[in-house]
Amino acid sequence: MGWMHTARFLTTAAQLHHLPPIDVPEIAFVGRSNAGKSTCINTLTQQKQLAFASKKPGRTQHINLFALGKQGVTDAVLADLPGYGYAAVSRTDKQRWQQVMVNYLISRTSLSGIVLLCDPRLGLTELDEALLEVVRPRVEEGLKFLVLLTKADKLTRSEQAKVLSITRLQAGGGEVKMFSALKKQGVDDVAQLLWQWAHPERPAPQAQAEAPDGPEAGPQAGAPEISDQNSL
Ligand SMILES: Nc1nc2c(ncn2[C@@H]2O[C@H](COP(=O)(O)OP(=O)(O)OP(=O)(O)O)[C@@H](O)[C@H]2O)c(=O)[nH]1
Ligand SMILES: [Mg+2]
Repeated sequence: MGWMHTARFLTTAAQLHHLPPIDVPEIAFVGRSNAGKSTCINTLTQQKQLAFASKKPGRTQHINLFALGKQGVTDAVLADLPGYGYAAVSRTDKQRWQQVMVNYLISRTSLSGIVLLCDPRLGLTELDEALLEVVRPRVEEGLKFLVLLTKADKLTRSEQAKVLSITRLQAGGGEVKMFSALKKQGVDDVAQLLWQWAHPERPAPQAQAEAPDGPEAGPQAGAPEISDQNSL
């Protein structure tokens, strides 16, 4: 979709208070390290190196924002987040990042949608479940949410069908899709969904779908501390 191809780098921040306030819908790509977040952004935007992707887990270490919109007018922002669960990171660094991410997910006012990327060969892990718990109140208030099972090219059709149904159950009926950057599977589908998220007042081009309600999620005070048991 042409809209996605307009993506351009906006800013990068290691800490939440360094992120600029945004007055358009912001869509965050979150998930375990190496799940394929940066690659997914590059595939959707058809730009090879917009987001830094790497074989080495832990490649993305900042929150990177990309602006979307035609004629230079920004009407949405994508956020590429560092992954969690990377074993080689020190405990202190892990906890620091987990706290930044939880605070981001809970308090970022412009956050309108979350794409949780997951390697279907691992499935939703404890860390992903902990993230689901953190965002549940905002999802109940209207925040858009999609679980994207990446690297579909690594699975057969029947394995894909199986993992889709298991993940749908785990995600409590939330939306789940398959994606492959390598085979370009699911690209148009996801691009169309994100367009709808960012333009809730307008029906999607080529789609008869009813326009969903606008993102109503507001900030919530007091980010909870993460305990060792449910840490991301
Ligand atoms: N086969 C296959 N490999 C993929 C796909 N998407 C990503 N990868 C590979 O998975 C590895 C990790 O991709 P990244 O996009 O850097 O993952 P990330 O989630 O951004 O990782 P962090 O920044 O560490 O959190 C890279 O080697 C990618 O080439 C896919 O659809 N198919
Ligand atoms: Mg990355």
